[in-house]
Amino acid sequence: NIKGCGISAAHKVPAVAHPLAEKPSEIASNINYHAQFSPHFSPFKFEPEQAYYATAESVRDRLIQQWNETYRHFHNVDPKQTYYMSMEFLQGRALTNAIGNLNVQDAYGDALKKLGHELEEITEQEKDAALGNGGLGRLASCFLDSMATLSLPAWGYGLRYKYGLFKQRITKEGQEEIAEDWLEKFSPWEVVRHDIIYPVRFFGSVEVNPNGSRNWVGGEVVQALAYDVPIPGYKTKNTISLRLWEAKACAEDFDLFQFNDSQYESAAELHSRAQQICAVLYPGDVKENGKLLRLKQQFFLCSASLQDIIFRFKERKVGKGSRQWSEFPSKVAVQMNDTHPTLAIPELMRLLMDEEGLGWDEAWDVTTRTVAYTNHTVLPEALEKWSQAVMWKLLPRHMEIIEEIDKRFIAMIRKARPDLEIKLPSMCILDNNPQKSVVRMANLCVVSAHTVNGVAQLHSDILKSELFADYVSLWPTKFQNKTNGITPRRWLRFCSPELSSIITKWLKTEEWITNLDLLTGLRQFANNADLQAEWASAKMANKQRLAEYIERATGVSIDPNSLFDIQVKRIHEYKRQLLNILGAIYRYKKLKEMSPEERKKTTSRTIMIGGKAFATYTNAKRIVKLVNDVGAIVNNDPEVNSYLKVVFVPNYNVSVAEILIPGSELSQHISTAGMEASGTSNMKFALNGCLIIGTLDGANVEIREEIGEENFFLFGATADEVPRLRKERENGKFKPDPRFEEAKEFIRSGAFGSYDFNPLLDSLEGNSGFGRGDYFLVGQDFPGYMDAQAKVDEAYKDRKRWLKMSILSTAGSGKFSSDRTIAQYAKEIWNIEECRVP
Ligand code: HBZ
Repeated sequence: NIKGCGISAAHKVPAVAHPLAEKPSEIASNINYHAQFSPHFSPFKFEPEQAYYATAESVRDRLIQQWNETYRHFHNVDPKQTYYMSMEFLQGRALTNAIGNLNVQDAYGDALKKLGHELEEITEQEKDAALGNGGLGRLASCFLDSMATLSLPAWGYGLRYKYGLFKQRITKEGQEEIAEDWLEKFSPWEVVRHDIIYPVRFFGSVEVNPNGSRNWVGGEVVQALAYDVPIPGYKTKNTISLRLWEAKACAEDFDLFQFNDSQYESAAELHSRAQQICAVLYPGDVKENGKLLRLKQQFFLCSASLQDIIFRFKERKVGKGSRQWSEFPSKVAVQMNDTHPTLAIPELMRLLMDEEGLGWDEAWDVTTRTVAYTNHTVLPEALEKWSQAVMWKLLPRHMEIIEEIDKRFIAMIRKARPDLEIKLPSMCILDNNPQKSVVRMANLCVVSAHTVNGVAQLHSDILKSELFADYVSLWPTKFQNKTNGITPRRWLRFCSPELSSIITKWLKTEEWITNLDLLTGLRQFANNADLQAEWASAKMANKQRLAEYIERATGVSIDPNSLFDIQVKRIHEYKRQLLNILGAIYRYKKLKEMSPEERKKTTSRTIMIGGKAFATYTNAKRIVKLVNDVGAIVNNDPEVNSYLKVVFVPNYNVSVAEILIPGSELSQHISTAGMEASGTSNMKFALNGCLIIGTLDGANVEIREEIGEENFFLFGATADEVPRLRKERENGKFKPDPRFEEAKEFIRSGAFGSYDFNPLLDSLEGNSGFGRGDYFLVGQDFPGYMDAQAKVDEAYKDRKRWLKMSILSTAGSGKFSSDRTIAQYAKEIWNIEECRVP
């Protein structure tokens, strides 16, 4: 009994540091070295937790070695480099990914066996790094993986939040949020860089010098300290950096005099204010203070990152004679992930003018040739607008610069395009309407960035025809599309090793892992009985693993022979989890009405819904509650529960997704058309041979094109029909389907308990509280949705047909590799090239 018995397990293996060991015995001794000499744990323990930390540290040594080589190589070659600036990176776990990308999984597996542990058990010890909310943050993380894999000179910049996305607990009341302390022990994946530290100022005022130049002075200054998370590429030595900033006060800011006078709180006030900056991801911003904090976070990221970028530009310039500032855009590309890092624009202008002495025109030329902007939403409530008053207070110099940008933009329009003058009130940056008085961040981005892109073809088209339509004739070439992608390493190779081996076997190559288009080679075998049998058995193994997980997480036992139907994403009315659960409720009611004989003819389903609701989003929380309450009734109803289960999957995150997606057979991407910019889980599911039921929204459109319309369960209104349908709804012209009425009535009858779901149901009626009854057109799309679900049931009964469709889904998913997306950004927006470490 070696496992769990403390040091004796590892004792047989010497503790020697071989950072780049290849042999399992040397790796084991290296892990043992970390277990005994790292200061974090008592050396007498070697339980799975310590084994995880020791293993991770030994992997980190390799990463640091490669990181150093990569840094040195970039320094010597001095290529143009991209900086992906994002308030969010949803990294998830790192161990499996790191040893997979380093191609040492077998050696580490064997080494851990020698130490009495199983690799799989060790990897499960890791907490998710959840420094993001959802799609946008996970996209940033997939992008880093692809940048490294493509050996591109590129880095990520973000914030090192102490508490990332909250942990979701489900109670009788519904969702409860708990702070997630991902750094509780420590993170073995980061390296603090005590020498990389920059001052970041807030508040203060603008001083005008005798020569007319301006300076931002006074206020308070906090220090930004760098933590590097090494990001390894797959089959390349290149290991890039995700540099996360932490806020620190200086020692001088600690008032020793006050402290000695027993005024402990006020003595440490500046320290605690600095700590607030990186305390939590997305602090609530209902109150004014919350808004100020969020703006501080954004500026903190932009200012620290740009100072660092400029430092590196100068560092690499050494010995290269008189490099000009005009060369900056040929060395630096800054990508703003949504409008959250928009302050990079005025901050770069300020640094260039006030710190480096450039004039306005030169600084503007450099800035606009450097920054590009990605839009991720057309929802008006998600478009950032900051109060001018708050901005003047926090960032007075930046407000001067933004005013000047706006003034010059307006003057340019009046001169060059008088025909656009009438559009100026919506095109300009500052909305000076006294009621609002805000800065429109998206407008600032469009005016300043050299390129603006959407994240799926339909979304990019909508940006051009609606949101940014007025700018298109002014700058016809500024707008691009970059359809999102996902990394095939994490989202197929590592999360479903069984399916991956089958793919490699049938394609006779592993190349698909870095050239996902090769998956089309599976098409010719889609009908092959041998492939289908192997495919089915891998799916079944993944379904069993998923069923075990669900039982552990919820206590509900689900049948791996039933159809596994999954919808996981943030809970939002436009994503229409409500449509899904209403469909489930209708199905339940019909099953209840059937005879036992009739029931036997139906397709058994397990419907799983998971996702977090923003803490203050009441209707989203009601949806979570409804799904849970429906599950409690259905799953305990002995008459029907072998034909239907409804499970709310708690605390959906990256590592839960890695279990759910490989085990899925049907997934739902059913947003109101025109509202989901892209979606990325749709790509992960399709890649894993899961069929999609969905609307013509976001990237669904392109997925359907790639995998074939006969392999996609389509329903619902199209984006161009939506405005008319909403109007008709308002004018009382809508005739609801009786099935829709029946499902709602069933909830109202109290079939799922006494909780008051009326506000939710009322939002689906002609006139809800906002006067925009059923804005998301749930009632409109309900009949089409139910008909599509009936087709799913039929298709599932034909095993051969279903397996063929499943294989064709995977075969058609090649386009959705983030390697393709990043290669397009590199070529068409950043103008950067491969810089591979020899
Ligand atoms: O970005 C998502 C889109 O909804 C999704 O369609 C797309 O696939 C994905 C990647 O492009 N957007 C988000 O995830 N947005 C946020 O999480 C968000 C965070 C903070 C905000 C606003 C939005 O202030």
